[in-house]
Amino acid sequence: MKLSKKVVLLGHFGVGKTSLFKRFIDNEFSEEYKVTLGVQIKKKVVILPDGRELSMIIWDAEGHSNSVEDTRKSYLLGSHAFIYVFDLTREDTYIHLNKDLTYLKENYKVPTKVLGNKLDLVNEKEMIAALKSKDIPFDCLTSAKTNKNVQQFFSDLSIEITT
Ligand SMILES: Nc1nc2c(ncn2[C@@H]2O[C@H](COP(=O)(O)OP(=O)(O)OP(=O)(O)O)[C@@H](O)[C@H]2O)c(=O)[nH]1
Ligand SMILES: [Mg+2]
Repeated sequence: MKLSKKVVLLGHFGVGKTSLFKRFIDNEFSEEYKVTLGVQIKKKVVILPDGRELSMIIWDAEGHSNSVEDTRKSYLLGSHAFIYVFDLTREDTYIHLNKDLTYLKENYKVPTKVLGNKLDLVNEKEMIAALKSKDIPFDCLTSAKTNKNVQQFFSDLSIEITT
């Protein structure tokens, strides 16, 4: 039986959703910012540790400017996991994170993984301390630019959604 899972990248404008998508799927990165309008969808086949093949169908959604509630419902429906991306250099992209996470949890019964992106632009230790002091939860800190933690994150996620 073919294993297939839908995963949606969510978050504010410009946090790096498309960059993470491109880094994971094609191992490419561009400094140029091209706003996503609507959604782009691509498939990546991942080999799980037990040898099974997983087709990850990744939806790279357009960013929101205020609340994740503004994201089109049709993007979120039928998803097996959400990846909520925020920008470590822009507090406005994570200040309402807990509210957004509560909204997703109450309306969709799937896990949400939280990624703080653009790790290459901040001091990791100081950033972790700052996020903790502001009560901002996160699962992973990444850099789409340097590829730090990106492959590992998707690999862990693929295991989590198939076990
Ligand atoms: N330094 C650095 N820049 C990054 C990183 N990830 C993305 N960027 C830059 O941030 C800008 C926005 O990246 P996108 O991937 O287009 O952001 P997005 O979340 O898809 O934006 P929307 O589609 O508008 O919602 C681009 O100029 C990227 O080059 C990163 O890890 N480090
Ligand atoms: Mg985008």
